[in-house]
Amino acid sequence: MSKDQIKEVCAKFDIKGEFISYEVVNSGHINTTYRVYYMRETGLKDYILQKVNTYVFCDPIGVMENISSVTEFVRAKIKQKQATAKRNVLHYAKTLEGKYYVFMDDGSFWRCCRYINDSVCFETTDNVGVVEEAGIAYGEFQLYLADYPVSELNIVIPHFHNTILRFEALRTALKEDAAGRAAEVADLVDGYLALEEQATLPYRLQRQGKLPLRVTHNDTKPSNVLFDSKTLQHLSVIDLDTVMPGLVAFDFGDAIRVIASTGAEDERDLSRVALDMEKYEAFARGFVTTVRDSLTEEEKRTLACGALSMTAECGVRFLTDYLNGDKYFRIHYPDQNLVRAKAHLKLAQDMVKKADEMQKIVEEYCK
Ligand code: GN1
Ligand code: MG
Repeated sequence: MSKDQIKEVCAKFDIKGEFISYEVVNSGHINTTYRVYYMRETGLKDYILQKVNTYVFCDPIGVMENISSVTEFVRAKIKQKQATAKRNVLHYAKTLEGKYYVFMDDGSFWRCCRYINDSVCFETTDNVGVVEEAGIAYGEFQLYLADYPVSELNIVIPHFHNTILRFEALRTALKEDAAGRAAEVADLVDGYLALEEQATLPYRLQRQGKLPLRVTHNDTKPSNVLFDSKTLQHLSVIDLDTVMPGLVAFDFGDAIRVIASTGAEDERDLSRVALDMEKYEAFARGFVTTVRDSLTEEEKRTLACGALSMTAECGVRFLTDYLNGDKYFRIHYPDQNLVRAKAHLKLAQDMVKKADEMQKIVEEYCK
């Protein structure tokens, strides 16, 4: 996108000041993100402008309905306990027509939110204090939304964490072999299929009515939490696109998948990929101690398994996308989805080995 195009999109939003500049924010595998700068009398003010991927989010208006109503709900909750929620929940800008989004003539869909001052986010961190803070942030998000009417949320991606269907999609992709890559990944597929029963457990329990559906974030990676750049305390949870009815085990588990892995999401050297128990424990301490009083006994029992479930599921999704010819996740080099899938299998297998220890840690913090 050129500066003029970005400027044209920005002009649709009701933002005070003069557009100065923008930069590309290179994170996330789905949407395209820019940081844009405005000058006003009080000084420079920045916003996050995003082009929503409408291949993935086919109902982007539904996404924005969820986000605006969830952020309003959280804002009201926070304001009950402190004077301002400015740095603790996202604030989307309205367009001149009073909407939270704009469709441009080319059909692209855009939204814009205030950048939270003096905040940072981390793709990964070795600071266990930050890991624990991330746990608290996602735990609080869950608590703030505990009495949100879950059935009113739009299901923006049906079956998003339906682990059973994710495995089915892998089988289909293998059979169809759209990109001619099936032979190359046979062992990897077998590795995943060996985990299928354990990985689908939380989802199956929910289907049997044994686990409640809550308002969950569903994409709880560390980079979706903002921290204060001076104190490193958590400020706000971001990237609310996939807020939908879900299981608490999904939010716990998906966070562990990224925050407690010793390797990057696409680590090629598998000897570097394992579950870091110190980070696992730090996240569990933050998350579990924040939410435990609101959880059922069955939910508490499934948290640790949620980590295996989300790691296997995400790996299965990467592998499926590789088989389909990289249609879904943005890639930065040709076999990135394959590398991601291999790393996730290694991590999931390590979680199977450490399952008892993981379970004990959760139990300890549930007391
Ligand atoms: C995608 O775009 P991003 O990074 O926020 C994906 C998540 C995956 C994640 C893997 C809508 O999230 O489900 O866990 O990549 N989001 C969607 O890093 O599919
Ligand atoms: Mg996301």
